Amino acid sequence: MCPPMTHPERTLHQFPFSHYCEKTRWNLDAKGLPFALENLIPGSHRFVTKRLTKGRGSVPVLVDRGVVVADSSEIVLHLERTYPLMPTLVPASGPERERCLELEAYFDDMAGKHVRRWMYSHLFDGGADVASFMFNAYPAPQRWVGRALTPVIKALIRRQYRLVPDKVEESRVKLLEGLERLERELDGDSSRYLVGTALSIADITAASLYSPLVAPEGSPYAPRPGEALPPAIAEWRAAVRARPAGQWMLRLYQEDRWRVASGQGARPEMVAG
Ligand SMILES: N[C@@H](CCC(=O)N[C@@H](CS)C(=O)NCC(=O)O)C(=O)O
Repeated sequence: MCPPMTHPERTLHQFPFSHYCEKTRWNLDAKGLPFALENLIPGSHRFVTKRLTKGRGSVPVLVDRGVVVADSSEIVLHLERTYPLMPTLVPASGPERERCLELEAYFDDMAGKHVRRWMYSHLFDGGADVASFMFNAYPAPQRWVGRALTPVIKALIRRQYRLVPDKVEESRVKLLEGLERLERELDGDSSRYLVGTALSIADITAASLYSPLVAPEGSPYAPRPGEALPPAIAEWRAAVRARPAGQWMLRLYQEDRWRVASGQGARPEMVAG
């Protein structure tokens, strides 16, 4: 096992399988900012996040040169303010800034909440290997602890995110509305960006928060050999991938997820601690 490692300037406290954490990892990567990862176990993560943030429970939490920032949208603003000369992901002013922040807020809330509820519900009820889905990316022995705790974690998730039939159906409808909005915003053209002619946080937010459903290569949810997916997920994934919004997400992951931020040298370091 690799010893836990730290980065002198920046640590992201996270769950590897969380799509909000994927959004922040992509945010940091696109800015060209290296960072270490501190992987937390759901449930006990709150001891760490509440201590760091003086009360907030959720991940991601970024500690950047001693500054603690909770919430992926706050992290976006913090990084733009602190590193304005790195690639810009939010236009500095004017209507493009407003549009970018509005789209970021919409997809953050809508896709963030509803992808999570729809996916967990179908993973849990469809007999998926939830322990692998959640804990494969953790180093041992955290992986073993996470696997042993999976039944308890599933029960907590069911309650916290209200995985009940009418809410799950509501999430499906909201997600369809989100795909339709995305296609309208892109004029049905999967080669475009949402704001102007370059990648922005609006693109990163929409693509990362839908990524558990779409499972692009280069995302943590890319299909793994031998993975057995519940039929409801397999069917909807195929349908979403076939439409312009899905094509756009696949393209963005292929072309932009791991693009090295200009002038920043090698791919940002990601160290699991
Ligand atoms: N709006 C928050 C949402 C973050 C969030 O919901 N994180 C989930 C993981 S996907 C979490 O930490 N859940 C456990 C908890 O709330 O204690 C953000 O953008 O950072």
